Amino acid sequence: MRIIYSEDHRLHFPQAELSGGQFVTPFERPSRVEYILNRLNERQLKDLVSPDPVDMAPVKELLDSGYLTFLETAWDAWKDAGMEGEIIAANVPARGMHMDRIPDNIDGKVGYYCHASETAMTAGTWAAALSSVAAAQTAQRHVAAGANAAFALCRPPGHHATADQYGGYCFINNAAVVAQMFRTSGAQRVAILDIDFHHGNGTQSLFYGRDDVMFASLHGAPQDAYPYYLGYKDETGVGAGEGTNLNYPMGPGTGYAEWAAALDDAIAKINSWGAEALVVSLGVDAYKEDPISFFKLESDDFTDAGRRIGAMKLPTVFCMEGGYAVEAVGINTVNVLEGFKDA
Ligand code: 7XA
Ligand code: ZN
Repeated sequence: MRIIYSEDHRLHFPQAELSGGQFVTPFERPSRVEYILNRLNERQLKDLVSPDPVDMAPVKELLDSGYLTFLETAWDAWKDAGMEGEIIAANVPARGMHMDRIPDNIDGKVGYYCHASETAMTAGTWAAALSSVAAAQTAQRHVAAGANAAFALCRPPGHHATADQYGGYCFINNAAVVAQMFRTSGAQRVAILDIDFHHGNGTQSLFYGRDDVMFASLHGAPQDAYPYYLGYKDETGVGAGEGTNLNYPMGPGTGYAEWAAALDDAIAKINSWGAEALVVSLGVDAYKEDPISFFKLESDDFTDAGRRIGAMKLPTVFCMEGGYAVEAVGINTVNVLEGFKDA
């Protein structure tokens, strides 16, 4: 399977993440990718390709233009305003405040375009986010041209990013851009299957009213897990999109039997809906030792999950999302790909 990878992910490495009231080294860090590359190498699967230059057209189709301009210019504006540190949102429009008036002040703007303050931006964040979506786009082109699958080793990840907000380590929604490109390249119905531990709130919000892209997500229940304010089972889509949003929230301690039953249900619904292409938001933070999650999957379970996804026999693009038990991230990610290949 072709792996699309750019060194430019390294341009995004904030010094700090706000976690538990402390500044810690971000869980989402460059070494995660090294573990994946090493494991691909060990398994003789390191068929790396550099991304083509980013194509902003599909990105602009989905995302708010003011948000994209903000991402591109935020660092310079922050520095010009005399800020000494990395960009961290300290104020957000809360209940009862204006959601529709964008401040001129960069500190206010940051809060307007951010939904979670753990995620810092640095000088290289925009370039890294572009390289990440470029990898996803190249994977899509490869599959649209006839390959059965490709793996975009995206970093930063994407599934929490909405049309106009970053957070949860995500800036541009790579999986959503791939789905949009599959539509443009001829697929009538595209499914996004999100197996990351966290609910893909950004992806859900981007397609919630659409009947041409189905979104299915297996995740920690919002009562107990980030992103907390979206991801309930009764969020099923709206208008034309009613019935094309499938959420499988699960509680602390969920093991593979329950998780795999949810996966099978999502797969059956995607199949019977008639998806012609599949995008997998591939996070491996459902692993039992992940430091910020609470499911109990074993490494072998990821191989089995990959097999079940492979049995769908759909043209498939994998986009890397989360997974923070760094030594195991490589094994678990590659296990999904190997299971898929062997299906
Ligand atoms: O899939 N998303 C992630 O892995 C990021 C989760 C961020 C959690 C931060 C909680 N403050
Ligand atoms: Zn996650």
